[in-house]
Amino acid sequence: MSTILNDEKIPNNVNLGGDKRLQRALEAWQPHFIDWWKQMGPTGWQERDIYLRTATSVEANGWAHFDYVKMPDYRWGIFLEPKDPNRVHAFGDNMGQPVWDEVPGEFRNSLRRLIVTQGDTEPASVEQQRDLGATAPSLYDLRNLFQVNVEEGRHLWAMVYLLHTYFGRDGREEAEELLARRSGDADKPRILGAFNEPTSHWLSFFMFTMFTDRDGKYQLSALAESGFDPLARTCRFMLTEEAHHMFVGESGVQRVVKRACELMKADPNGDVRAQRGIDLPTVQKYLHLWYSLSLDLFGGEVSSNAADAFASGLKGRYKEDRYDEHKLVGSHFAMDVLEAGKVVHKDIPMRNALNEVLRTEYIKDCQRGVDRWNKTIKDEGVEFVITLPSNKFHRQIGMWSGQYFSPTGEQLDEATWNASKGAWLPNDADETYIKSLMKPVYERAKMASWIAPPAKGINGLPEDFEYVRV
Ligand code: BYC
Repeated sequence: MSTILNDEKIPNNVNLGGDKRLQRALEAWQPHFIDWWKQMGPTGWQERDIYLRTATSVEANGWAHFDYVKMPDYRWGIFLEPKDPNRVHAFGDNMGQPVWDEVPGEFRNSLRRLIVTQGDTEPASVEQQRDLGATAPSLYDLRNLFQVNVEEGRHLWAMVYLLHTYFGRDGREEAEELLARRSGDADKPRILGAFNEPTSHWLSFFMFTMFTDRDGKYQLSALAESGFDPLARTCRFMLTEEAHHMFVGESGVQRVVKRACELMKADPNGDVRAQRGIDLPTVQKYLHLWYSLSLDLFGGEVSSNAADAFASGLKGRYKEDRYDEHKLVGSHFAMDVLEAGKVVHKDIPMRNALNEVLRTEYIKDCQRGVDRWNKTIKDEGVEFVITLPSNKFHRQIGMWSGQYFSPTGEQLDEATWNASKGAWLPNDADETYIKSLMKPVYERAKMASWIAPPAKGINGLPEDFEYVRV
């Protein structure tokens, strides 16, 4: 049965109603998307009314329309930031020349690879989070989970729009493959490492939205600089939604931390676990895990792929306009590298160091969030400092993979690593304990024992609002 897709069903600013070729392509893909959503999207909540935000236009008052909606009826729209007809390449070898409205033949494969890699993360995260609705700590959190999920679905639509519109038959095939890979599947895994890791409880979900979604912010910002204008414009609009996802993560961990402090003070022995809370050392371990997995998402420290993507104008830096120099020929980046098994600080040609440049910006942003968590701890009168581990700790991609480093960046032998890793990363007992806390709380305004209430409700609504009609 074919579905008719029009401007009413798919809010958009890409003239879908007037573009028969795009309509036909999306009409063929959309039923597969819905099948995938029903099979791999949130388990058990598809027929419930959820208080969700839907983007209906790119205007300030149009991208945040709130109402109850059943998730399969969500209007996954296609939005690009309005075109600037005077936009030119802002970096790389083509600097100053008009940006491309069509895919340049010589960069077709690299561009498709970037779009597919970006697109693949979106359904992957929905798959990773699909069972969390069974154990939500409150209706507020349950609704936030589904908001994140439907928006990742929309981000998938955004990449599929680009594949269908600009890449012909192979684009259509890639769009199908995006629905065929499965997070964590040994035969058909998702493309990037972190997107195959289980997000099996809410502490991991909050760490994921804090750290992994923040990689999304930096990658999308780098793609928002692209000389392929439709990609740049698409990513700019996606970034408006990404902010909420990181808010869910940062405020989620902040509420866990606050509750840990409260319970610590309430227990005669300061034992948080005795009162069914998540103790701060355990929070630190999950941070170690998700932060290091997310650092891997920036790719190798020294990368010719990154150099080529910059030179050709496909992928820039975070906020390219803040830099003075945009060609990067002859400049260098001072960074740690591994030489003959030892760490040395060295100048690397800038274009080859661009993954590390982006990762460095990301690390600064993560630190700002961790500082806010530490302020909460201090305000509670508790002595504990949460820290980001070294960028070499527990890495599986790039030059530090296969090496052993402590969270403070000390190089270790394998035996020392094996003896210590259970103290640095979540072990089986931690995972079992955290899972034992995960019991659903579906009563209005009630919270699970291990998390403090949010500072305020969604869209100015009170805490006892029925965010999900259970
Ligand atoms: N896992 O030169 P290299 C988001 C591969 S998150 C597995 O070191 P390059 C979101 C790499 O593909 C943002 N493989 O790195 C968040 C290459 O393979 P091939 C997602 C990896 O290419 C939460 C080889 O290693 N967006 O939006 O410069 C929820 C050597 O590559 C990994 C993007 O990533 C890894 N971690 O950079 C929902 C933007 N890292 O080609 C959504 C698009 C590297 O030799 N992607 N490899 O087979 C890119 O810009 C680049 O592909 C990467 C890698 C930054 C990922």
